[in-house]
Amino acid sequence: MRLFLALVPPPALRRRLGELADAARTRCGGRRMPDDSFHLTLAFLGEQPETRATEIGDWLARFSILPGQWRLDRWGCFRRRGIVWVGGAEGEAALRDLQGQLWEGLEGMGVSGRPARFAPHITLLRRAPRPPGPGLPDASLTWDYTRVELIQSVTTPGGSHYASLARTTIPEESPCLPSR
Ligand code: 2AM
Repeated sequence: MRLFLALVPPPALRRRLGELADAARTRCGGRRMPDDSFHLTLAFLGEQPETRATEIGDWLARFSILPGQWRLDRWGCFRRRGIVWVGGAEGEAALRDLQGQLWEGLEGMGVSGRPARFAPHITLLRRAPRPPGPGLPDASLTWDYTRVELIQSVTTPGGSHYASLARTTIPEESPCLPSR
């Protein structure tokens, strides 16, 4: 199973991201992510056996995370992969801490693949031939997040579909992830 840990935006933010994705697609081309697929990847785990998914899901469900706020305010792209994204510096430090805590726990379970660099972003377009530039609307959004989800990615000819398998509990119901 192809797995990753991510934050999933609430519905109102997803709709707003969808509007930005529509504007970006007009300018940059490429394939727009569906509204219900927007997410921020915190840990990409790749192919894992089903038993591992259960183990990670059980582990995740025992914890809560420190709620945080991420201020989105800029457009960006990964040219080689044609990815057009939105991101922002305010709140990135907390996301880095969270990503580090998650990887500590994952590595404790024997999962490898922690990246050397973590660049928080929300992908809006894939395979876009043109980069974002002038004329795009302000990517000015606030994301209040409270939990991390374990997501399975299923690849089909029409693109990837995501299914949420498990999640951290909302704060105050369970212990916080151990801090580093
Ligand atoms: P992206 O948004 O930059 O494309 C599910 O596939 C998520 O995991 C996507 O959000 C994707 O990030 C990320 N992902 C996919 N393949 C990856 C890889 N080989 N290494 C790191 N992250 C990956």
